[in-house]
Amino acid sequence: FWGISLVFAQAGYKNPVLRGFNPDPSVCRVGDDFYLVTSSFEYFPGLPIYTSKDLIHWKQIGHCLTRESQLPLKNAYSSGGLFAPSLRYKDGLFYVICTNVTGGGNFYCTAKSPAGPWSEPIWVSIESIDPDIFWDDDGKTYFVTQGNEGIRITEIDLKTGKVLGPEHLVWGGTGGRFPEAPHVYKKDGYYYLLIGEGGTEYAHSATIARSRHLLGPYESNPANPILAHGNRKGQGSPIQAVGHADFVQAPDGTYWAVFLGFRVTQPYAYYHILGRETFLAPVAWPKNGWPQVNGDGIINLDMEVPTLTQKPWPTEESKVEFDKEKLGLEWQYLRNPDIKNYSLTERPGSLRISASPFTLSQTEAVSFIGRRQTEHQFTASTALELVGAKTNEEAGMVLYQNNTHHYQLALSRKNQRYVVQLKVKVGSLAYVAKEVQVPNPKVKLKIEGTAQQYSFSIAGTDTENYQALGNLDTRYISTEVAGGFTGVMIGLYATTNGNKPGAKAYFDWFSYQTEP
Ligand code: 6LW
Repeated sequence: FWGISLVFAQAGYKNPVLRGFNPDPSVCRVGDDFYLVTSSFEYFPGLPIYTSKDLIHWKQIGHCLTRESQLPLKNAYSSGGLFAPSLRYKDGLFYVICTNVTGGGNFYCTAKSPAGPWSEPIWVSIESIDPDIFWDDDGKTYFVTQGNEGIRITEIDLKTGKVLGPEHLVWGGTGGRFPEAPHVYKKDGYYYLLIGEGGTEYAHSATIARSRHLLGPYESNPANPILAHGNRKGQGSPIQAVGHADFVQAPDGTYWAVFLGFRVTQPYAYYHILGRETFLAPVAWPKNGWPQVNGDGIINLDMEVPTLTQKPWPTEESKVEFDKEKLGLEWQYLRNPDIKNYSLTERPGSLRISASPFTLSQTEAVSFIGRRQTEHQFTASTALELVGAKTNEEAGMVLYQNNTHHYQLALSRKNQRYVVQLKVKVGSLAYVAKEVQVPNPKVKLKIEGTAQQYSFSIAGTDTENYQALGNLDTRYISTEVAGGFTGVMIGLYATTNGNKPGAKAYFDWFSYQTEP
């Protein structure tokens, strides 16, 4: 009996393991602790770092790039900034290797603790995306990276990032477009080169090759791809676009893959709004044999497999009272924030956001904080007071996919009156879907989501009696419509819409509840 219950306790988990916009995961282990990083594009701080004991339950412990000197994002277009990172550990130091596509190219940073602080970037003058570092047994350091023709490996100096030799084109993949996301592992005397192919959309995949020599020639696994849903078995799955994987070995010797994929709003209906998320699957990797991801490379939301001993973290509060010294790690700014536009102390227990002239449609340091939408089903609400606003100035809550695709629930001044507007921006289509007058500049805003629809409502700050303003389709701010690499963020913002600064928004609390 005891044995049976132990097996049950350790069997199964739910995918994705990091929900909402968390693409391009890379993982490493030190002792009993796993660490994971995902990409973050135009958001600041950059590259969230998570930890776990079981690969299933992850807790964010910091960000790699917390200073503007490390992460210049000025005028980074939506989905510019930081592309796919790698996370590695060597001789007492953690390494994050990444690309700022709109601010300096390839670099790596080091830290003694993965929670930070991280060093200033060491820049590497190789033009590409998706870099990794591989340390060979000969003591040399190699930069492993994407290239249009295939994966390239180049010796570098670890201290300075200086390129020490020629670039070697080692493998073009199996013929899918965009061979990228390379990671090298040494096992049983082979160098295994794991890559992503097919582009980070519905044809995405992970493929693998191996060689007795780091610089090749590489032999492709006859069973490639080892992970893909762009096939008959995957066509009706609620999970699509799996690929871009990284392997890690647990203390018990088992191998695991973390990788990206996305949950579509409905099987066979090809829209996704939550961005690319981080998934987990077991890897069988026999001695001298090829690795198999969950058997045939097909992944489920409910994974009925043996796991490591599960160690969940305490659940987070769903209501943020803004009564702490700092914002929680879930909050992100857009580009390099003007930090004086934000205060948690000016009105204790409230977040003050000073309106900037920039609007959400610009690729600027908009006055905004946002957190990921992590489930299709959610309720987000906040209490807002707008102070010192002139006509046309506003603050509110936004579902932000990018600067050209978002839905705003805005409290706005109109001459002597205040109104709440439900505003739609879908590329060149922009309109006010609904406008209602409110008696004063204090209002509660609420957004409820399902896979298909967002519903918007408002209430006075002293009542729970919400008035519905309307529904909008989720698909128009999906990645399929909006483009790019991110997912929907639920944001709080303030803007003077081009006027001089002066208006301030006070958010008393923010609540976010989900149903999986
Ligand atoms: C990333 C590339 C990709 O650098 O999308 O999944 C790019 N594939 O590997 C941005 O996430």
